[in-house]
Amino acid sequence: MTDTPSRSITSLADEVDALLARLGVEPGRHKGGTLVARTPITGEITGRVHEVSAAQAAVEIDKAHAAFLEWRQVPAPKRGELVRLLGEELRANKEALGRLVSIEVGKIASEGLGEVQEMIDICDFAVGLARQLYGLTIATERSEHRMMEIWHPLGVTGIISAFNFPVAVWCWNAALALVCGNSIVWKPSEKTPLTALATEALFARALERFKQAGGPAPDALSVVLFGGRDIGEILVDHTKVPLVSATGSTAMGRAVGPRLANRFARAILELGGNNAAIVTPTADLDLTLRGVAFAAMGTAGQRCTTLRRLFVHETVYDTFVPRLKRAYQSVTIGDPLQAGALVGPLIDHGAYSSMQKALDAARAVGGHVLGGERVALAGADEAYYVRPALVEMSTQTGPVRHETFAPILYVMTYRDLDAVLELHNDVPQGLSSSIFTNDLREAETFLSARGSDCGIANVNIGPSGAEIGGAFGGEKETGGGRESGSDAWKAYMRRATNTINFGRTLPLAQGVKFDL
Ligand code: UN1
Repeated sequence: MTDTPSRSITSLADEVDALLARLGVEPGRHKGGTLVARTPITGEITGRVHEVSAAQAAVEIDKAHAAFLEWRQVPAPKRGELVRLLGEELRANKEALGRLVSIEVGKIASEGLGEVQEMIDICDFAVGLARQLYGLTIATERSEHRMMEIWHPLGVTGIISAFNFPVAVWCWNAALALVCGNSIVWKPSEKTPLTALATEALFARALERFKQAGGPAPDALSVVLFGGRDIGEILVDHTKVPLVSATGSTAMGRAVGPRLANRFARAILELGGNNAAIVTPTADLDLTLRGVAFAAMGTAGQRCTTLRRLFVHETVYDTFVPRLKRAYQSVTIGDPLQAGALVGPLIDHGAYSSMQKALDAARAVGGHVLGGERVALAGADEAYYVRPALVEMSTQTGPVRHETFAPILYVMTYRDLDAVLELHNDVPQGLSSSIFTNDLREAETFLSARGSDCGIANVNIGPSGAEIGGAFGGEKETGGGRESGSDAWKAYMRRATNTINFGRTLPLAQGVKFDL
């Protein structure tokens, strides 16, 4: 086996201190607090961040609201300048922040850097957007009238993010919200407070430069609330927060969604996925193998868009699946900071035990499990490295219908495209999906109204690794929200329809007469 580099892992705590200093975080911010940060690479403690009290959190949100009242008056292209400066800070600090992401989440180096690149990309997108934010002019039925719509800033935007993309998801929301004229309040995952501190410091630097150049920037334009679920609840329930964008489990969304609905606040929910791919008879199997391997094993199976279900046509099953099994057996698992490692650790023991539970449940319903065992690394007894699991199933049952946030790929065979489309869509989640085919009819059917029911549907690309230019999100239990590109910005603004009468008469709509 090529998986376990023999070198034992050395402590990362000192490196974390140095990275945080380089990124501009005061040592007092990550020492002596009650929120314990760890690296999943070794399991060791890397910081102790100070949590905010419930009362203080509410005060901070009030301050963010005051900031909104000023920020909404700043012209959008000027707001874009702040986001442009944030993008510059991210470019200048890509290596340090990417490394910190790798250490805090356990991502391989290129994925840590890729996460920061995603932040830079959305900043660029938002800067351009700041000179757009288009409304429509609409034909009116009345003469000497004009009807149009205009987009206004909405208010404080709450951002709740998950550990697996600890900073990119903040940036998707923050960059859009800021150019849209909103202030932002972020409740980062309790598992990744250090990358949040670093991002806060980079934003503060961008804001300082913006102010020095004469930009009007209110205090508390961006607030970070470190704490647990109770702090998230304060954000969700605060009447001055008209929009909360929350990324995480379906269970979290079920708790957050109704609370927001109850006070008529908006929700952008990006919840669980149970993403599938279909490997058809005409698929290019070399390309498919790479696409499937990255989507299923990359990020140790801890992306919302991770490939979790694979339907392989019966005519290619015996050629393709043995090759895939070999990839599972030979993939390099280990310290993600070392060149050559492709699969780093799971985030924590909880993730490991959910994975083992799902594998036991699969065995109980007749699944054949390859891999899934813990991989020991010298010097990392408190870390949870696993061999990704490939589970052959005869039906889509038991754990196959649930999202387990770990590298488990359930593999099933199929004969008929219509039948497999039905199976594909017959799960509660609807985030991302793919078909591998060179048959135009199959590809187009998959993308059509009777094809994939997901928010993201790809051809000859795995379901993970979306670019920021498209709207990101999914249907059903995935929550329905859209973040990032396309016109996702509209969710961060309020639309006003304006009708203007520039004549001297008062014709009423629908021909109504009301002559006094
Ligand atoms: C997530 O896992 O929450 O498409 C987001 C992708 C990434 C984003 C994933 N760009 O895999």
